[in-house]
Amino acid sequence: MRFGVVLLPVTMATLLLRRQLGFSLHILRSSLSGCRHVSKAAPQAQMDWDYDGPSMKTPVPGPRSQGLLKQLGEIQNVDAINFFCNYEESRGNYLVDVDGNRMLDVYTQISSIPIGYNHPALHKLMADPNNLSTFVNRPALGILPPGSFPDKVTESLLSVAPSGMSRVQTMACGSCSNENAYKAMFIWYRNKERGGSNPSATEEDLSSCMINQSPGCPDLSILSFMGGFHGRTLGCLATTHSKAIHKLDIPSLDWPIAPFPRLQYPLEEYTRENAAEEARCLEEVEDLIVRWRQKGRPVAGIVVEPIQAEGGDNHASPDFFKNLRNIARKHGCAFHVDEVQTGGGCTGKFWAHEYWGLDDPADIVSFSKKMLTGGYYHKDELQADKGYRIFNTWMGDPSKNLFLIEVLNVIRRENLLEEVRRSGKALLQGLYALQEQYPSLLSSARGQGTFCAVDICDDATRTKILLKARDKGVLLGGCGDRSIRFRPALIFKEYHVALFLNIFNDVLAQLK
Ligand code: PSZ
Repeated sequence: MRFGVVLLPVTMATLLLRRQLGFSLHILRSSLSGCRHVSKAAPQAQMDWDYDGPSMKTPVPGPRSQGLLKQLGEIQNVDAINFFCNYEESRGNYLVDVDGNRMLDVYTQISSIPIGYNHPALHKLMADPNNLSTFVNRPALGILPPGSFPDKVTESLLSVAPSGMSRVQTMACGSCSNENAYKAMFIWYRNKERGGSNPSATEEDLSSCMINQSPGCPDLSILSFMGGFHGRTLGCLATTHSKAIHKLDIPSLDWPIAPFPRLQYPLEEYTRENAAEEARCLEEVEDLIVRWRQKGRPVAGIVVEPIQAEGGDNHASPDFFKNLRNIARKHGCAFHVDEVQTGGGCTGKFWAHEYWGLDDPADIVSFSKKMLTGGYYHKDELQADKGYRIFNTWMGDPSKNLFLIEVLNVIRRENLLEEVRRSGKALLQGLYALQEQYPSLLSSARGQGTFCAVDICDDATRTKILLKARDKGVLLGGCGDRSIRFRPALIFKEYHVALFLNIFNDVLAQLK
């Protein structure tokens, strides 16, 4: 099976642009042979700064990477490092390593590169002298923000605010965003309990909190889901249940953990079975909320990913989330949707929760990764009642907001959400075809937009596939016990899908 690729020649204007930016690019002139599935080329002006395909010179990690591993190993633990990168030479969908290997990146720094490497629009932003001071001077945003900050937040984050939310708190990373979102939910809950919009804490509250005791440090909880991932800081880790290695040896909190639906794929073929599974999980959620209240540790908030990512790309239906949202409302719990991995367009909508079709989808939506800055949107009532209650030194980074404005411009100008839906459809169709061809290796292909995954027969085979794909110049990631996930940038076009599927097919053929 071949998945064909067709590209167009380069225009003069884009050649000029390349020269200005000093790019040395390889131009694709030929197409792969034996077309079974032919993709339409992207408008050339959008993508000709991309490379034409993978190019492998050494095994990975190559000799230079190995030397650097040894050097850094003297300073830090390097067990998780795959190889060292040459970010100067990386372009578009291709990551180049220090040994000159050029790989099609279908994993994008754990799903965090929105519009590819070295996008010309971002270089242009960096080159503008008006932006220099924003890059050079990193402020303590919570106390001394730049004058341009309100405008820049409005132009960037607020322009894509989820339905019903006009407030946003910036933060640094995903964990930091969730950690502070949890605090906002607890503060909101306690103020609700005290009554009134400006309730004051008692002397006893103030003294007991200093020694980690109630009532100042109340026995409240956050309900999370088995298989969920919300970060590795202490509070977030109590709600993370994807892998034991993340949690081992770290003290945690006795908070309720509900089962997340384990659905059968393709979803359309198992609607009855999947609905029963979702109903079972929702019943358990309600039961846990009641039990934890009886235990004297009420659930202040529920946190959930629209698609459980680290936990294995586990999907649930819009109905599941609608019901979950209603359960939260019924029991007075805040509803926190963690879009750190799903947000920013990769599912084919800007936010994955848009697929639920709700006007009031959440009380809090956290983000990071493709949004470049971390943070969370929230309902008005989830705003902490005093300054310094939700606070840290940086509270984000204004330069990331500048980049985000440009990323959003590119997404709009190049219609990237539509492109993601198109590429995602081609990717999922291709995965369906491959799973039919290799039923002993692949199963349960699933996805929304290009946020796709497929199960592999076992973990050892998954590792083999990931390594063989890398040897052939394709970077992929694992998730869950035995899944491979696809997390390309938003500029991953249909012809990249075809290129990828052909290489993936070759890898699978070698294993069959
Ligand atoms: O192994 C790790 O620590 C990984 S691998 C992928 C992630 C973390 N994702 C981060 C993440 C996420 O996917 C969701 C849904 N919520 C929160 C986080 C935490 O974000 P960071 O890593 O920025 O703290």
